[in-house]
Amino acid sequence: MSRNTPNVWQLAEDVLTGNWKGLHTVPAKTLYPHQWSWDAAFIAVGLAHVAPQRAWQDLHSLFEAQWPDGRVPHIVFDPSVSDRDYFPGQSFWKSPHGTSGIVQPPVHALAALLVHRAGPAPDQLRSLYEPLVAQQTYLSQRRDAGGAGLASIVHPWESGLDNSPAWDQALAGVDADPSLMTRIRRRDVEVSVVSHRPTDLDYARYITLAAAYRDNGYADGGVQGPHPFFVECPAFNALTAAAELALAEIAGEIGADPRPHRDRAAAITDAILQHLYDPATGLFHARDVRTGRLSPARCISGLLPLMLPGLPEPVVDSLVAAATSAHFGLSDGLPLPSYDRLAADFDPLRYWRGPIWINMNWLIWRGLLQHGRTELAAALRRSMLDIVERSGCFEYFDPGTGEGIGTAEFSWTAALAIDLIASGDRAPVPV
Ligand code: 2M8
Repeated sequence: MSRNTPNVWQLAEDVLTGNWKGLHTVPAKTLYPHQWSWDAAFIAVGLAHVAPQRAWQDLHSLFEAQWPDGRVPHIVFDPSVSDRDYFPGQSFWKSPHGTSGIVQPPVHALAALLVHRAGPAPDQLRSLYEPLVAQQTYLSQRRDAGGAGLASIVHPWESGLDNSPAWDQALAGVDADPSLMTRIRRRDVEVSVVSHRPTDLDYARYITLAAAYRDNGYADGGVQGPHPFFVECPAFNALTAAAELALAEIAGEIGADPRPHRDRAAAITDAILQHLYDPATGLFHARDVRTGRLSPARCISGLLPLMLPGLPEPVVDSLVAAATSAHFGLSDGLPLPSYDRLAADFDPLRYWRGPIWINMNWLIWRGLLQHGRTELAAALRRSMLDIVERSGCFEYFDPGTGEGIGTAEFSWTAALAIDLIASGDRAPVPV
C-alpha cells in the first residue's frame, strides 16, 4: 500500500461527502447534477466502508425510480436542478417517472452484495432482491433483440462508455445534424472539458437516437422495428451475468433459491463466448445486431468478461495476454486505457476513446483476482491508487502521464479508491 494511502482515503471520503445531496450522491456537482444509475452502484461500493446507511440510501433512491416494466433508468432527475444545467434533462425525456428512459449496466446486485459483505444488513438485501430481479427480467425479456440470450443496448449511453469506438460502425448509419449541438450547447460543460467530450456529430447522433426511442414510447421492439441501433456489448452482458451470480449469493443470504440465478449466469456466459469472442484478437467485441458483425475495435469493454468465473481457461489466458500486450499495457505502471493504445485513432484525451477510467479498471482488477492472477491484480491496484494519489479523484486520467482530466472530485473514482484501500490484495469471494 502506498505511503500516502491515508490521504487518499480522506480525500476520497471528502469527495463523496461533498457530492451527497441528502438522499443520493451525484457523480460530480456541476457536470452531472442528478443521480446516475451505474454511478450509484460504484458509489455504494465505496460508501459501504465509510457510511453504509448512505450506501443503502443511494441504492434505494435509484430503485424507487424503477419503471413498472423493471427498467432502472440511467438518470433520476433532481427536480430542484434547472433543465439548463444538464442536457438532455427531464423536459427532453418526457418520461412519466421523472427519469430518463434508457438504462445503464446492471452493477447494482454486485454493489448490494458488497455493501452487505462490508456490514451485514439482511433486511436491506431482502428489500432490494425483487427490484434487482425485475431489473434482470427486463433485460432478458425485453432487450434480447438478437435472440441469442444477450441484452442489446439501444443507445451508446446505455453502455456507460458513451463514445467508445465500439459503436462507431453501428452509429455511422444514424443520420444526424451536427449543428443541433450549437443550438443546445450545454451551459454546464466547463470550457477546458469540451475538447475531451464526444464530438458534436456524436452528440447529434445521441440526441437523434434518444429522441427516436422516446418518440416510440420507450417500447422495445426488435430489429424489424424503426429503432436504428441495437448492439450487444461484452461489458454490459458480462455485468448482467455477474449480476446473476451476485443475486445467487443474495438469494442464499435471504433464503431464496440461488439456482435459477446460477443457471442464467451460465447461459449468458455461454452466449457471450459464442457470439462476442474473436479468437483472432483474443478479446470480446461489440456485435451490431442489425448486421451481425463484430466491431473490429479493441476496447476495454472486451476485457470485462474476465469477471466471469465460468470462462474457459484458454479464454482467460487470451484476455490476460491482451491486457498485458502493447494494446493495453497492463503491468507498465499505469492502469489500462479505455481503448487500444496501438490504434490509429487512439485519443489520450477524448473521454472513452483512450483515457483511463477507474471503474473499468476496478472491474478488471476483480476479474484478475477471480482467476488467480494475484500479482497482476496487485500491480493494477497499486497503479490505480498511485494515479489517484498523484492527481486526485478525477473523472478520467491521461493514459500517457496519469494526469487527471475531465471533472475533478468525481464520485466513482473516490468510492472505488476507498474500496481498493479497504480490500487490500484480498481475492474477492464468489463474483
Ligand atoms: C457519462 O455519461 C453522461 C450521459 O449518460 C454524459 O456524458 O453526460 C458517462 O461517463 C457515464 O458512464 C456516466 O455514468 C455519466 C455520469 O458520470 O457520465
